[in-house]
Amino acid sequence: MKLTVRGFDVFKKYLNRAAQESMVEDLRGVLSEAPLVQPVTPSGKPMSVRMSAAGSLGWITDRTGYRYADRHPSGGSWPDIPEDILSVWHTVTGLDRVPDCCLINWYGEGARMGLHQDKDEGDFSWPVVSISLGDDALFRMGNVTRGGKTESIWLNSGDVVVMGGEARLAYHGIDRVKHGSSPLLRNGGRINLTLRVVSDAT
Ligand code: MD6
Ligand code: FE
Repeated sequence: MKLTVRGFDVFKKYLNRAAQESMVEDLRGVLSEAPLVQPVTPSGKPMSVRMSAAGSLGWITDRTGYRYADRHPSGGSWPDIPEDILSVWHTVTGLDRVPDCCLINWYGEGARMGLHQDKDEGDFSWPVVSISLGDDALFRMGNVTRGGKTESIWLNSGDVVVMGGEARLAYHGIDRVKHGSSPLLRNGGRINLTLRVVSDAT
């Protein structure tokens, strides 16, 4: 089922349980090579999510700023983006272009993500695709400028969101996660994957 909320295309239950499980298995492999880290914003505040990435570039933040980087903070290169994840990107966007980055955000109990824009990429005509796995999360969508009305929906495990067109630069965030609401991840929690084209160069 697809719905559109404020320009965000939301594909409810896009992945069935078996597809979710095999994606989580693939992600365990990725995370064994590129472990989750707790990022620190340039202001010195630790973020509540833990982060890693796959692909040619990962998004990182530390005291010196935030940026796309071709290596994990520990120095290793990022693992390849698993095929089943790439296949979601190609199917929902209809694009041949492969994304440069699959950002992996892990939400434990109490983690959230403040309202933000995704604007560190070179070309905003490419969409951003997000995949939710595990616990339910309250996703808030706003406007291309800060403030104004917002609208929230619950994202459940297996849901896919495409942020393109006018919504590409809209503010959005995760207000809260219902800890333990999904049995997918052994110890609870939520994984969100965002797939992005970072630069137009090939
Ligand atoms: C999340 N998602 O769902 C946070 N960004 O945990 C995002 O920040 C996001 O869902 C760009 C496009 C879609 C998203
Ligand atoms: Fe985002």
